[in-house]
Amino acid sequence: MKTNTNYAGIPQDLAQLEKAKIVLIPVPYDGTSTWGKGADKGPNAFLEASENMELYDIETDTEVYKQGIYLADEILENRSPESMVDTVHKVTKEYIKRNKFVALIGGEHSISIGSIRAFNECFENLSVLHIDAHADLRKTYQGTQYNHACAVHEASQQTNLVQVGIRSMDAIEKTYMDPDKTFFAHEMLSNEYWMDNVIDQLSDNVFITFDLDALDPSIMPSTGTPEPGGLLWYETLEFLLQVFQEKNVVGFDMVELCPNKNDKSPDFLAAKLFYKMLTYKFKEEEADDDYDNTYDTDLKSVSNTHFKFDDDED
Ligand SMILES: [Mn+2]
Repeated sequence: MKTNTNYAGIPQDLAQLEKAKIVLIPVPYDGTSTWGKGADKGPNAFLEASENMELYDIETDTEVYKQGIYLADEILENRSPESMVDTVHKVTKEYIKRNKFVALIGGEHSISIGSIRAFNECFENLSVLHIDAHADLRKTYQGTQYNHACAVHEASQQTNLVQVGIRSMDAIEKTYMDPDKTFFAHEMLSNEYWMDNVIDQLSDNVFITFDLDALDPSIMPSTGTPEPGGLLWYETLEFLLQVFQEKNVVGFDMVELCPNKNDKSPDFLAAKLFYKMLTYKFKEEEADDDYDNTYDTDLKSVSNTHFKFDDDED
């Protein structure tokens, strides 16, 4: 497992927690996957590909790594799905409270239960933009509510959940689905306004949970449960750019990279996509500007009905 390596080989002074505006948390968890195993190897493959990536972004003429990116210790808690989720929640919240832009790399999608919970407690009226082939809305699966098939059930109850790219689900999941906020892949194909339609459904504060199997298997075969008919590279970037430009994206996670040792190009896709998302977030920001992650320090005290989760760390 990786220790003490800077993200993408960036200079030491840009990789210090104190100075960094961005914190990257690896969560190599693969405890509940049902078909293809190997998402636990995702973060290392991602970090390895990131080290071999050029850090100047042509499209925006920026170098987002100069904002400072701190690579946090990996979260290795795996005694149970619930304890993993609790740890992700706690660690994510700690870095949000330190005024960092927090991004996580999984690991399977169940890690997002913890990250979404943390962001939802720290930002008012949070929307969760869920980009995925699968609805992931089951209340429980194989005996636990912390299965990857349940990744956004809690978000469907506690946040403004908007789902994009969906093309595989169980009929029971319709119970939890909001048709106005669900963008099925086959409908996106014939709706030239789908990007605008998605954005219309989002509140200002947005957390993005990006399951890599949302992408078409022709460009992203390295996932545990690939589905035909997914998003392609440039339309994905166009959509993400628009979201970052029009909304206050407060953090994101990227999950389900399940590396194949004979084909590393999907690892590079994940590395580049992640870096693009950071680039879009910070493209207007000067490296030496002060950063405010807009974390709402008063939120807990002014609202006592909005939150249903325990604040277990204070
Ligand atoms: Mn999925």
